[in-house]
Amino acid sequence: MATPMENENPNFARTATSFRNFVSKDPDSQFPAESGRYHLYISYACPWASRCLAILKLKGLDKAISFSSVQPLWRNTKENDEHMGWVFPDSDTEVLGAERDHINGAKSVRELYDIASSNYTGKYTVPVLWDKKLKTIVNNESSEILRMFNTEFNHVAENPSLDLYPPNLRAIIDETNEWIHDGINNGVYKCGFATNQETYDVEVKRLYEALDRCEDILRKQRFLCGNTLTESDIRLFVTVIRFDEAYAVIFKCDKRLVREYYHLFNYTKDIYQIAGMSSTVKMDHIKQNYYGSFPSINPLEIIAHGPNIDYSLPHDRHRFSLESDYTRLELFESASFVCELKLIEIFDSL
Ligand SMILES: N[C@@H](CCC(=O)N[C@@H](CS)C(=O)NCC(=O)O)C(=O)O
Repeated sequence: MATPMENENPNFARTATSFRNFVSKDPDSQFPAESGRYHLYISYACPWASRCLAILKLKGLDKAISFSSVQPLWRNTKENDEHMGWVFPDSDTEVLGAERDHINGAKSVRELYDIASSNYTGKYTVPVLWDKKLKTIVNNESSEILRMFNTEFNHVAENPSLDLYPPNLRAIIDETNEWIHDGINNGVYKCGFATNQETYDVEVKRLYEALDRCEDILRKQRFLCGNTLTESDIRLFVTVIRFDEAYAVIFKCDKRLVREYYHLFNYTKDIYQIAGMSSTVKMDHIKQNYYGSFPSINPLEIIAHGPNIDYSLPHDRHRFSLESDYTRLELFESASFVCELKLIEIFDSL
């Protein structure tokens, strides 16, 4: 069961994830990658769950793996019990984007864990990858769900050739994931839940060193590990897309906003505009959850108004050469951007 994880900040310790089985393309495995068999439970508010949904969308697995979101506000998960957590709405129309649990009829994510294990004592987290056939949780660790979606379902994926963890980039992806996780993905939480000034100061410093490092990398190349989109980009994206709208205020990450980083901001728009990605971002769920579910840091649950950034506005990232099998349209756009730059150079020299 869940054990405390090593963490330098004792005020914010994550717990290890408990269900760690793997779906495999091997048809004889315990959890074979069959179309229609698995369901991904998410919250649109949660970055860890959203990164799984993002890979599901990018790989074109919508028809093979069903998914649904809980409602954004934490509620009591059981009568006469203090525990607050993810719950499903009572109807499909009550909360836009959230659905009743059509698979198990559960009222809360906690109930799913109870169905899967009678002696579970850990947290009731999303994402949950559910096996409809064996009626159990396969895995609740997003970093592993990402990998399964990337490689194991290719025979039923609409975009099987997309590899977000290609063998030639694995070393750099692993290294990048590590500092992005510590400094940024988890870093914002460590700032937000710091309970004294010293801890907060240390965590903010670490966060901004990592963001500055991203800006330096993205000045020179389109994505974190080169000019190919990888898993590391999706892992960074889910945090930077929430940054200005939620973390800057609720977690006191206001030293510099993402939209004040020229390259990082353009990069965020670039990724948001990849087909399928914008559907994984529901800012109303994000804001309601972060401002409304953590009474220790926002007891009055008032939701900050701004800044309502439009991530669909143009960006400048097409100027980088593309190594990946991106669409012809993108190649064309990138070529026309280079032409524009050449024309500007010519006019400037006249
Ligand atoms: N290790 C997990 C962490 C997931 C996680 O922390 N999810 C949060 C939401 S953002 C959650 O469900 N928390 C519920 C709780 O703490 O009770 C993963 O990456 O999959």
